[in-house]
Amino acid sequence: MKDMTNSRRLLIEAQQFLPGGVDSPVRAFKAVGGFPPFMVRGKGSRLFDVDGNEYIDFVCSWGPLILGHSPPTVNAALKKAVDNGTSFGAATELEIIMARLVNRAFPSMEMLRFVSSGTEATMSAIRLARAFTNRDMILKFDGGYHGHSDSLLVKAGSGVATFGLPDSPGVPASFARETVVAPYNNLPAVTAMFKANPGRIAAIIVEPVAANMGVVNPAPGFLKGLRDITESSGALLIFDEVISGFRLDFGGAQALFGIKPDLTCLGKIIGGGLPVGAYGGRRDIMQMISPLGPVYQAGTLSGNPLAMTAGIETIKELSQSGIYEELETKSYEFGLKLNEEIKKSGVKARVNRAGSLLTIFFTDQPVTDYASARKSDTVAFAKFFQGLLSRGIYWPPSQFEAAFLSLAHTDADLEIALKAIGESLAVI
Ligand code: HOZ
Repeated sequence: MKDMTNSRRLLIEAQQFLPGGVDSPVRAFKAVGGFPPFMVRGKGSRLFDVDGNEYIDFVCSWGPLILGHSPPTVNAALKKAVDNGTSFGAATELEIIMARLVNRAFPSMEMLRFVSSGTEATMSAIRLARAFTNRDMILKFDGGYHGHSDSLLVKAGSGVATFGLPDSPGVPASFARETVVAPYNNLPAVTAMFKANPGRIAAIIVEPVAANMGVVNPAPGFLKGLRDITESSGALLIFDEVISGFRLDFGGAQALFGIKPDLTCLGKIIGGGLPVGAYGGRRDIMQMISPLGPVYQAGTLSGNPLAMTAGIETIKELSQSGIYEELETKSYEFGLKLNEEIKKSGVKARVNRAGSLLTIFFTDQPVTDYASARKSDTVAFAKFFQGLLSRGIYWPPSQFEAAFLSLAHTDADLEIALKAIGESLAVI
């Protein structure tokens, strides 16, 4: 066991002011027991806590840190940018530079708008889709998580799945009624919902690779099927690429699978570790956004110069040739070795991987949707998690999240992690 005296003290203090002592539920470790280390520093693949413990980090701030912690180029640019001022609430050239970079990687985003989080991006995209189609209903997938706005907090993944919550109190039933939910990877169910609600569904919103019920890959033809259904019914297809954008490929899942959505939501990596989100897509749709059109959406910190700076530097690094091949090779080999460790241990578990995203589900059945993800043994996961933490591996504290590899993880880091994983599996 690690000495966590200072973290324990800080958690008790934090709990006086912050619900659960945290600002985002999964961080409280409720699903895995124990208490969370309070972090003070990150460098490369490593995190350091207030008790001086060091961890190899597989959370990577839940996705943004594809370059690892404190990448020198991003940090240097940020230090310079700070001296120019931290927020103007006015237009800057940085937003144009950033928009160009995003558009080059995601040509489907002909126009875009920067916001301050992924939640804001999806919430705004939904509003826009409703306005454009003049329809109210939204179709999402069971276990899909698109941030915590009312319309999307229905049968959601991530923390909602972690705590096994039914739909959240505070979401009016009348709002929730406008959201219909289908099982992921189930095209007949989607077709049936469109049949049952003719001319009423404004959009399908989907994580093209699900990463908030743990990682679940789209079945062959699933995304193409969604594209066909939306096209033939006059609904829009919204790809939530907040996690997959700039991670699975420079052009996200849409480049990888060759599907062009009408609208795309981004966040995480495009902020290089600072708060940011973006939504964008077809020009004719985006022209409905105020001040060009009537759909209102605004934000004091939207296009914030520090966030734009971190995003620009991050995307520039990612645009170097060979980067995604390097990340894929590393992740592929790590995935193979994980499977070997699982086999050696005899534990019923399996790895779902999509590029540098992966989840170890504690079940021997394939995980293809939220119902199969839920069959995972969360008690075994909690033991596994605690085994890792005590061995200096910071893994996502929930069965229903993705673990993230970064370009900063070295072969030596991954060997250390595999040893810890083997030992942690052995005690289940
Ligand atoms: N909902 C986030 C992961 N999918 C968690 C964010 C956080 O706790 O920082």
